[in-house]
Amino acid sequence: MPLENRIIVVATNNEHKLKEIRDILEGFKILPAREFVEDFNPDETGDSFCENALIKARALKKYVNYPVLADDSGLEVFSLNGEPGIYSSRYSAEGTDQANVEKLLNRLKDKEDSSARFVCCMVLIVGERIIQKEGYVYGRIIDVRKGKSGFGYDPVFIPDGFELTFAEMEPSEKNKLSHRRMALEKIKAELEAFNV
Ligand code: ITT
Repeated sequence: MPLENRIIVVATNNEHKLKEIRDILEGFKILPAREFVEDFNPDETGDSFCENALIKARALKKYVNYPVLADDSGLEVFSLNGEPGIYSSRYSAEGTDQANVEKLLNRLKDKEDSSARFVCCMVLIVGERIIQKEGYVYGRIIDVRKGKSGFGYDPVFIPDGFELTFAEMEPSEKNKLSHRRMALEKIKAELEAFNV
């Protein structure tokens, strides 16, 4: 089947994720959950990124016959015992990117070590098959925001080997090395193998 006819529906309400997934899975037709379900917002009650990704993928698969893909992702800071982790999008009371970053920078004020990683767990459901793949990118958190692109914690995250934050990079640069890219490369290999 020509690649562009391959439809995948993504279980997310996050437009930034959707755009990144579209850019990385170039050639596939990526549709958002909202085209199939009104108010798609399953409770993320899992204890891990992969449990939450599976919850989102299963919830969407009930409504969709196409392959579905779900992303659960977040930031883990080592000196904060993995915070914000699975609570990355709801770390602060407000739950906005601005307030989440503010809380993170406050929590890191007295810490010497700001090393961190982004984690992404992608779950793909094709028919009866469930494929789960993780991706990581390691780096550090800086104490002032830099850059305007991306979302979430991008303005304070510098990946190892670089001097720019994810928010200072061109989106295509971030997409070459991100946790989402790493997980999606593995998913892509499975899609090819199944000839989806
Ligand atoms: P969906 O559940 O609808 O997909 P969400 O934004 O709530 O959207 P998650 O529960 O997976 O998604 O939480 C992801 C959060 O982790 C996100 O809101 C950011 O705060 C952070 N995050 C994940 N990937 C990121 C990235 O590439 N850059 C910056 N922050 C990221």
